[in-house]
Amino acid sequence: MNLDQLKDQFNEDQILTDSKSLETYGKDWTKHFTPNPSAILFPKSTQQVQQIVKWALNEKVALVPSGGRTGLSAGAYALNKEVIVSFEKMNKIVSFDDIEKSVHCEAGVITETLQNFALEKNLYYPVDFAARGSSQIGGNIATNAGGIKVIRYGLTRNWVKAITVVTGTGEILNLNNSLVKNASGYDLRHLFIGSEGTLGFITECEIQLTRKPKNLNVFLFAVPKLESVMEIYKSFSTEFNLVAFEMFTDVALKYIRKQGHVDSPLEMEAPYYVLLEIEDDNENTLELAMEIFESNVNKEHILDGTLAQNSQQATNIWRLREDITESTADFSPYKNDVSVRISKVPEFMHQMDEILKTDYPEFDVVWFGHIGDGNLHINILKPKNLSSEEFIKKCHEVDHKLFSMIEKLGGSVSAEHGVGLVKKPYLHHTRSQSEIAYMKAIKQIFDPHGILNPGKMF
Ligand code: 2HG
Ligand code: ZN
Repeated sequence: MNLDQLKDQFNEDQILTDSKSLETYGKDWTKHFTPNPSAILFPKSTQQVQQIVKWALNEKVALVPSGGRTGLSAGAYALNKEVIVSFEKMNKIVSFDDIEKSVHCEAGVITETLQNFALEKNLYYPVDFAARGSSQIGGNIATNAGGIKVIRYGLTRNWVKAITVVTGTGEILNLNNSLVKNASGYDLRHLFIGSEGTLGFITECEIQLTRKPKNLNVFLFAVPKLESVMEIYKSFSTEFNLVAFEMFTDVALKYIRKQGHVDSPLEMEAPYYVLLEIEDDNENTLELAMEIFESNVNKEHILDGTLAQNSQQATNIWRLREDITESTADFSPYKNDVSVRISKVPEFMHQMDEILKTDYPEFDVVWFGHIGDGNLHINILKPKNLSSEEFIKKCHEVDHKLFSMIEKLGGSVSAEHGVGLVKKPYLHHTRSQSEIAYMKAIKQIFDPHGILNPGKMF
């Protein structure tokens, strides 16, 4: 591989090959893999990304895209001497359209920067998750990121008006020109959204913003049993467009407490907790919410509950849910991120509870998730006395059971974290053989030489 050819067009600070950088940029938040890239390139424009792809074609080198590296499916790992393309230096908000209320961004804009930009314009970018301070919009689009407000605002896909991509042949495609109505054939934009860098690298995008929600009410409930979680969901979602409906268990709370940043404001302990967020958009909102709360208390679906009285209390309640990933990170968690259609959630939670109890009796299992989206996160924590190999082996054994159950329920082996390397062996539980064959054929069209994020997804 000859990097010299790039040295004419790229400054010194746009090419790194030192071992510390290779270690940092060669991976994402996923554990259990060893990064092994050969260089990191930092393009500053779409044209430079194009130059890199053309160079890679010439050199027969594979490329791995790198955003905020907060992914949890190893989609941004370089294992085999690939060259990393980092979007860190493409971090400008290029323009704002105040008629359409949309923003033109380079791919490396941090999600939280975009959220704050929207707030400055008295608007809102509603895709939100705990990694907001590091993740980049390009990576969010490449993985169709979800998060905590999907129940109300949908996934990243819903907010992408246009994208610019560089394909595996080094072609630049401008997809959809920010049109609302465009019935002129296949919408290729949506093919690239969620394609995990396997079809092309997203370099720029136009993102739709929306109205800022009025005051958000954040409730926390202590819940005695799984059935009650769904009963609470049913009762509140009948009356409100919920902004969030999240669940976590007492085990998750145990790790949050160990971390020591926040504690539950509730007096009672319970096996399950529900975090509910609703917008205070009319004068009866709170009264109605309290009525539904009381009725759930009377039916013993809620043992204890609280409503945040100010933004600090709301933040603290949210931290009980959002800090789970961070508070368990030191225990080498083995992660699953599965989904079923919402009506199947009760059956799904029960079957999962059974599997977890019978197959992981000796492990601490932290499960939580976006119940309102049918999405559960399962984190198995590695006991200190078990080797990594034994631990992973055991987790893989249970995976087969879990994924067979998911397949029977018509669910997905990855709700929102993506396939990457981690879910690749299990894709067939969610996608039929012919679907996978069509996906491979599409990859062949946009990346005929297989240089874009090879080995990911399938
Ligand atoms: C969340 O919902 C993220 O907090 C991370 O998707 C989930 O760590 C996880 O398993
Ligand atoms: Zn999540």
